[in-house]
Amino acid sequence: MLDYKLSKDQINFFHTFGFILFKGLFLENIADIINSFNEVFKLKKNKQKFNLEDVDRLCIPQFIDSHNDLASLIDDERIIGIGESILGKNFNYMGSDGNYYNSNTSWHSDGWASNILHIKLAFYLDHLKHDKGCLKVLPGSHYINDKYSNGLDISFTKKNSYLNKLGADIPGISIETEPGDLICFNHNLKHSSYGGGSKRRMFTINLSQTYPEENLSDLKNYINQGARFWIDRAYGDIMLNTASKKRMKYLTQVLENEGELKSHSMLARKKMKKPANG
Ligand SMILES: O=C(O)CCC(=O)C(=O)O
Repeated sequence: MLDYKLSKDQINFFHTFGFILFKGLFLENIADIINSFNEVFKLKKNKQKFNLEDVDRLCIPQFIDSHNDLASLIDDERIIGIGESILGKNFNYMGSDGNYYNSNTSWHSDGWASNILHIKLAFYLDHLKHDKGCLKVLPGSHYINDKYSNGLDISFTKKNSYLNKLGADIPGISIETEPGDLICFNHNLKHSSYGGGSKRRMFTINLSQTYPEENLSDLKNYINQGARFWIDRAYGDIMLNTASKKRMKYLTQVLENEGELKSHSMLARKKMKKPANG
């Protein structure tokens, strides 16, 4: 069996800068992955009857969960190797989304938690260049409580009035990608994308460390945020129905703590708050 454990240097790079790019890691599978991506979007499009050109961003939650081949990425040695190397054995699969972007994404963090490490694995399915839609990051900005990143947080929450700069002019690192590359980044890391053409395609797989007993209420809060998509379970049916014993290892802690999600979603539906997925 191939060994996809990360080297010490790769792990050090990730912890120092908050991201790491794996060039061509999925190159041999990318044609199939793109077909699967298109199939999920086609199904959604046929069901909801919309034009992709008419939306700034379309986000499908439980994305890999809704396709047999994409769900099996959780069993893939490359994903497991990255997860185990950075997060430890028994990491959690924390959900996925599939996205069509017709727009810029302004600078933000996906989380701002210090005690539990969350990572995002981002598959971009188009050729993306500097200032033409590729992901931009601010290396080192994932260290919360650090003077540098605390300063950034103030400036970013003040919508750049502190820096008096447009988001596109903030000097980040551009991570240019081709289909088949994989970007892994810490949820705390500040990231953005500017200048992309229409229909940038991307999907994510989110992973976290196992939550210790004393932090289970934080895990529940995280899971309950799924209510904004009106979902009753943390994982989609295909992800669960096709799960081997090996895959279940990465789903168990979330399944044990998803109990309140359904009532949160019911509440969101009652309030008739439109789901966040476009
Ligand atoms: O590619 C983009 O527009 C940014 C993606 C992003 O912000 C995210 O997945 O959290």
